[in-house]
Amino acid sequence: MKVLVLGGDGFCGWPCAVNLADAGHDVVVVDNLSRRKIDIDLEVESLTPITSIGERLRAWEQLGGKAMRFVHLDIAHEYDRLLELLRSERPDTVVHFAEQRAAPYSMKSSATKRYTVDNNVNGTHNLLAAIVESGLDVHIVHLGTMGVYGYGSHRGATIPEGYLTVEVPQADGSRFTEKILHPTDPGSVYHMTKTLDQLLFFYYNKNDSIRVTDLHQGIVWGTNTALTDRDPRLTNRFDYDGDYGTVLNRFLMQAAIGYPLTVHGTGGQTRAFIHIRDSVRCVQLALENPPTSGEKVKIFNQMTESHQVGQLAQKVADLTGAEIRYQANPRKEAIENDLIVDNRCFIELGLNPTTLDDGLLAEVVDVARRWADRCDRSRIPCLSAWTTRQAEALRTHA
Ligand code: NAD
Ligand code: USQ
Repeated sequence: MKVLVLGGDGFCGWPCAVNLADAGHDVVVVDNLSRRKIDIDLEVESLTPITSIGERLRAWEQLGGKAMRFVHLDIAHEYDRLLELLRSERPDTVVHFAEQRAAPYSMKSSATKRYTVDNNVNGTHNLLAAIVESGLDVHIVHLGTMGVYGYGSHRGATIPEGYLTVEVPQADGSRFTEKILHPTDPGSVYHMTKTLDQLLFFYYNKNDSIRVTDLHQGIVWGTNTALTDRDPRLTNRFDYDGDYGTVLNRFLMQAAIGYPLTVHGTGGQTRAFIHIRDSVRCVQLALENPPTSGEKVKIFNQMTESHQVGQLAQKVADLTGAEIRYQANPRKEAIENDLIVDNRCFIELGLNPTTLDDGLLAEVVDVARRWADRCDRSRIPCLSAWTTRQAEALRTHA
């Protein structure tokens, strides 16, 4: 298959591009390198040293991998070039990772809120409009988030894969049932853009029969896959800073450098997780099992296990002897929530999940230990507060 990987230089996108090339697909990596520029603005670097996209692609080819091309393009602001790219490449599939993906970064200031909405919503809409204008039948595989469902209480209900069957009462006392998109409950401006993406897909699928698979992905942990581990020049990024580092990788890095694990609030927040190896595999499964013509948007819950943040910290502490430090929560979020998730679509397609207990936690600690001297400890605290109330709490507890 011919595949465009939008955002193919990023944390999830790079190992995915390599995996798809290895599986024999004809891959074009498309990225505006904005993630690398944000690192420069924030004065922080990936814990693992990463090479330029050019060097990554050369190394991959030198190792005998199927050649991939790179196109430097901003999908949110270069509509004409995006349309031209679709017309010239005529892809079967576009995998769309190209969004600003950090909730804390999206909540830093009005500038980062506006950037996140502008970049994510425009990028997704440009892609949809360009596919319609090109007249091509392209399958979009989009990386969405489990966060669209929200982290309030689901009162023990299992979160379905995208659609909820509801009963609607009629004036005459009768009822009818209908399958609707699961109500959304975003917890940050970033998560809100993903709920808007979901509506854009719903509309373009209904109006123009665009084929879409929307992957509601949980928090990705780990660093490399077997393929990116083959050569240091292929190494994937590892974000640990207060804006871009996600909770489990942060805990693993903190344990590795002897920094107390930063649990927000009570640690009662429950979240869904998936290892980068499984994330890559899921994208391939979604790409190779596209929706049929006229099928509504396919939604998969791309996660393999759920954990409470405090229990996760305890697990890492048990493994490494790390200390845990509970801190004022910079986010406005529920103190505690339940999270029972249906993920049977991927399991039925053959996903064999990598779990936290598979010894990989230790492996990631090793990655973090290896690069410990690259860590700037001053960039670890999460300082992006959701409202002035959280900002005040951070100041009081500093
Ligand atoms: P990332 O920031 O590492 O990668 C995103 C890539 O997209 C970057 O290389 C960036 O330069 C590029 N990009 C951003 N805007 C662009 C634009 N307008 N035009 C072209 N390229 C652009 O993020 P990631 O962790 O790889 O996440 C990829 C996708 O997966 C995101 O959509 C994110 O919401 C989703 N996701 C990530 C996680 C996670 O834990 N990392 C979990 C669930 C979902
Ligand atoms: N948390 C801590 N300590 C930390 C960092 C985070 O307790 O040092 C807590 C947060 O308060 C939150 C939870 O851990 O309750 C998760 O935070 P996170 O930064 O790991 O994840 P999140 O902000 O939800 O975002 C990440 C990715 C995003 C993706 C999302 C999937 O950055 O792109 O969409 O995970 S999900 O969480 O399933 O919505």
